[in-house]
Amino acid sequence: MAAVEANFDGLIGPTHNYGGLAPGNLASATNKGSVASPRQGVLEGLAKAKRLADAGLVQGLLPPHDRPYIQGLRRLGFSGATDGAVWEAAVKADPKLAADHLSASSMWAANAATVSPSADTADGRVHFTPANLITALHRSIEDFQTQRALERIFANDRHFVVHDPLPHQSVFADEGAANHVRLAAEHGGPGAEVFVYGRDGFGAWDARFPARQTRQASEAVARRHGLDPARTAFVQQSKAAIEAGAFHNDVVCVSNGPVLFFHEWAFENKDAALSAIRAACQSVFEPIFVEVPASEVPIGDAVKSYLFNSQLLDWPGASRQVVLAPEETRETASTNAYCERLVAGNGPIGAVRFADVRQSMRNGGGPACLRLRVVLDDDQRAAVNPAIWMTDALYSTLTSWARTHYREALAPEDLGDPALVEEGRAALDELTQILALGPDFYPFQRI
Ligand code: SUG
Repeated sequence: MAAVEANFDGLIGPTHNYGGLAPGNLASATNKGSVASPRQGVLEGLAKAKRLADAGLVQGLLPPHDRPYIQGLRRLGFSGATDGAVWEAAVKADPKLAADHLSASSMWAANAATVSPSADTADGRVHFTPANLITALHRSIEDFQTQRALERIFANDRHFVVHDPLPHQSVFADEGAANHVRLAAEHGGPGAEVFVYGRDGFGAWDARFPARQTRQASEAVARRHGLDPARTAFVQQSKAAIEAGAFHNDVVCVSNGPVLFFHEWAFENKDAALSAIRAACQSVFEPIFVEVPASEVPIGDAVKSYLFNSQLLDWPGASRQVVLAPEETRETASTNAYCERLVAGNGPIGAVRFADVRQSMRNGGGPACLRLRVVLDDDQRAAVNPAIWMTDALYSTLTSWARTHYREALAPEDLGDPALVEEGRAALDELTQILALGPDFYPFQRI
């Protein structure tokens, strides 16, 4: 049965800003307090998604979350006659806590969930586990809404299973597909699922930056998805990479088909990791490892350029795989030179193209962070809510929707503006209709 990899990009929300909220994410820390452009951000994301759809790839969208998240603030004891007044009160009393309830971080769809295609699961359905994202407060309030979005988009229990997130406890810290890669000879064929965890949930962790994924979380996801243990590998992300700012595995590693493209420092014990990955391929197919040596791309440049946070794609018409990298990869001397050598060689990757997603990049989110990959066969694809597929018509609707509702600039001094509440809700109310998500999709629509 023909199966394709569909990419679902997280639509950038109207409150996109630089809060400096993300632990271990150097871009987020560096750009804290700078002026963001939500409108430019959403248009960059839409342009990337449209470009892939135009190329003939299967491209969908995931809706942004409701921010500022007023119900969350009310739960913490903030009050006011209107929701705008609640927001003002929270910003005045505790700006950091308020900022955590404003972030547009749901744009990074690679953290929305871990997804196992039906070729890998015991019951032959596509399984999703929304990531609990408990390591950072601003992200820990995403999972219930992500679950709701997945339930509205993959609303067919013959084909899809959307699980609850894992328990909100440090032993089960889970960041979703950003710490998971799948290798397969072809998308619809049997695959090896590789979970990359940062720490043992029961062990000590004494590094400068947190390890956001535990082994226990990865194992629980594999169990509930019904994966075959023989075709599943659990490997540890290198502490040195985390210390260098690779807060997710997808900052140093990406896969497509049988190809694993990774930095020399990606894994804690590289030889053991590669053997475990090879074993999980079960001799059904040979994995193809493309390892980038630190002598050619220092880890600092990998993190700065986001070379590995690229989408590695079977681009229609191209004879070899294509890397869709952020512009920053071209602007970083070592990664640009590496890319030129890569495509001049005769390996599995034949071209590198660049995308401008600078608004997201300044918060540490590259092209790969912005998308969730879901392998779908024809029947599964037909069962997806059709309103979320990127088409010429949807692109035109959403670009004018964004121009109507999104601010050109959002500066630190604007963040306390009570008007942000109603502006965001007007945008999202309209979006629920455009994407056919139902009139009770967002918490504010259910009051
Ligand atoms: O969790 N940044 C996100 C970036 C996530 C990137 N995703 C992947 N690598 N898959 C994070 O660190 C910054 C928000 C702020 O600081 O305002 C933030 O949450």
